[in-house]
Amino acid sequence: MQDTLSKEQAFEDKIARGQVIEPKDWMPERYRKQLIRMMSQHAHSEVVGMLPEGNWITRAPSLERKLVLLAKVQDEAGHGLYIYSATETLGADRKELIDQLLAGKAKYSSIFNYPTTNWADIGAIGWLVDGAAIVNQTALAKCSYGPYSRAMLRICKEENFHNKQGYQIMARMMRGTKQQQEMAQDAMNRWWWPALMMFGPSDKNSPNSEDLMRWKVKLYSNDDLRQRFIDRTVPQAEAIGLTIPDKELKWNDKTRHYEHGEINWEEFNAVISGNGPCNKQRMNQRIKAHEDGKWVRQAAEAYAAKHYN
Ligand code: FAQ
Repeated sequence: MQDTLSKEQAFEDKIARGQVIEPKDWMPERYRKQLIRMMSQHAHSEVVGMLPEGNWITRAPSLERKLVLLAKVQDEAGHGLYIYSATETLGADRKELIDQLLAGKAKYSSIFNYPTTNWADIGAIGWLVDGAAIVNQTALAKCSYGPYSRAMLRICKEENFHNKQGYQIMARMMRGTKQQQEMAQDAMNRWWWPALMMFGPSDKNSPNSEDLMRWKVKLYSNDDLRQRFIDRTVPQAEAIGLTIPDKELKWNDKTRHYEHGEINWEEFNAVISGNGPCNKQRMNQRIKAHEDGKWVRQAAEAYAAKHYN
C-alpha cells in the first residue's frame, strides 16, 4: 500500500514537472485506462474517417485531385495504425479494440457519421475536419504520454498538408462559377456545426476532462480548443468569401475572441449514441472491409510464423 502511494506520488510529481511518461514507467491504472479509451477512440476515428472521403476517390474531378485524395485517405489509415501501435504500448490488445468497434461498442469521432454529398464536401473535410483535428492534436503532441505525443507530431505534419489541400479546393471553387460557389457554401453550411462538435461536449458536461487535464493528457479544455478553432477559421472563410452559418457569430473586441451561437447538443448526443445520418452505413462498410481483409491478415500471420518464430 505504502509502495503504491509512493509510486503514485512519484508519478504525480513527474507529471507536475512536465516530464513524459513512457510505457515501462509505473502509472496508475486509471491513467492507463483513460489513455486506452481515448487513444483507441482516436485510432478508430482515423480508420472510419477514411470512409466519407473514400467515397469520392472514383469521382474526383481530375487525375491530379484523385491522386491527392488517394494519398490523403492512405495517410489516415497510417494514422490509425500509429495510434493503435501506441495504444498497444499500454497493454491493450489491438484485435480486442477492433472487435469492440465492429460490435458497435466503441466510440469514434461523431464527424464521420455525416454524408459527403458532393465534391465540395472533400474541400470542407480537409479544411474544417482536418483543421479541427490539427488544433486538437497539436495540443496532444505535448501530452504526458510519450508514444501518443510522438505519434501526434508526425500526424500533425500530415494533417497540415490535408488542411491546405482542403482549403485550396474551397478557394478554387469560390473563384469558379456561381454553381461552384453555391456548392462550396452548401458544404460549409453542413460541415461547420459538426466540426465544432468534434471537440466534444462543453466543459461542464465533459466527465473525462478532470482526470485528463490533471494528468496533462489534455492541456486545454474542449471549449478552449473549440474557441481556438473558431478564431483561426473565421478569417480563413472570410478571405475566400464563405459565410459561417451562425447568425450569432461576432467578434468581441474585449476578449479578442469570436462569440458563437449554441451548439445543437441533442444532435451531438444522437450521433455519438449511434443515431447519426450514416452510423449504420459506416459500420457496415467497416465490417465488410474487415472481412474482406481476412486473407491478408492470415497471410501476414503465416509469413510471421515461418520467418520470425
Ligand atoms: N465524437 O468527457 P468527454 C481526425 C465522447 S481524428 C464521438 O469530453 P474526452 C483525423 C467521449 O469519448 C478525430 N464521441 O471525452 C481525420 C466520451 O465518451 P466515453 C478524432 C465523443 O475524451 C481527419 C463522452 O463523449 N480525434 O479527425 C466526441 O475527455 C479527416 C464524454 O466526452 C480524436 O479522437 C466526439 N466528437 O474528450 C481523419 C482526438 N466528443 O468514452 C480522417 C483525441 C466526446 O466516456 C479524415 N481525443 N465524445 O464513453 C480527444 O481529444 C478527446 O477524446 C475528445 C473528447 C476531445 C474528442
